[in-house]
Amino acid sequence: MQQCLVIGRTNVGKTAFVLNFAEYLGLSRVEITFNYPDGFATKQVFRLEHARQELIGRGQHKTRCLQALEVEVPAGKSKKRILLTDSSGFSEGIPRDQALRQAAAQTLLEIKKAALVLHVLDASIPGAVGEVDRQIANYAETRGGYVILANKMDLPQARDGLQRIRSQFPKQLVIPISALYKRGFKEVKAIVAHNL
Ligand SMILES: Nc1nc2c(ncn2[C@@H]2O[C@H](COP(=O)(O)OP(=O)(O)O)[C@@H](O)[C@H]2O)c(=O)[nH]1
Ligand SMILES: [Mg+2]
Repeated sequence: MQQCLVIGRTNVGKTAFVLNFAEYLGLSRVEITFNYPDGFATKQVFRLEHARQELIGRGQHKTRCLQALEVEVPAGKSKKRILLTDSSGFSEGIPRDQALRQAAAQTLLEIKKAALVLHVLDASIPGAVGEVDRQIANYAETRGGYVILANKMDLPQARDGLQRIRSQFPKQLVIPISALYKRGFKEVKAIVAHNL
């Protein structure tokens, strides 16, 4: 199954995006497979409301693994089943905690394998584009199927942030979204359907 991998720094809204995008695609329950760097995997079924409560806003210390769920994306008259994968957030520098280092290495390897990479940035903060984001963009864009999602566009400060992001990544496709309010999801759906 082809994979759409969601990456970005901690707290930019990766998990909010994945869960709300799954809901937007029609799911009310999600079966999430937690794939740990050491090869251990476990599955858990959540109602979407419960998944949001449990998994959003838990930062890098909670998400130390890849969290994959299957979704169906309409493509023309048919539907494509794809794996939508949430990752643990990148932080600036090399994490001191070994589990976080392993999770970051696991995410980097997965970037190579994924059919499409969605790189989420928080457009509402002054440092929307960090050094680690530039490095990830350089690494990820060499492989095609790479799109930037400028998130939190519901916040007023995000308009300026979107401009800064676009000026820093003039060659990349940047889609403004609000993961919280499911805005920009139609565009994201079109990109996913097109790339997978
Ligand atoms: N205002 C606003 N807040 C958001 C949005 N998306 C996520 N958040 C908030 O940002 C915080 C981090 O979200 P989360 O999905 O856990 O980020 P992750 O660490 O990248 O997975 C939470 O408090 C979310 O409620 C958005 O589109 N708008
Ligand atoms: Mg998360």
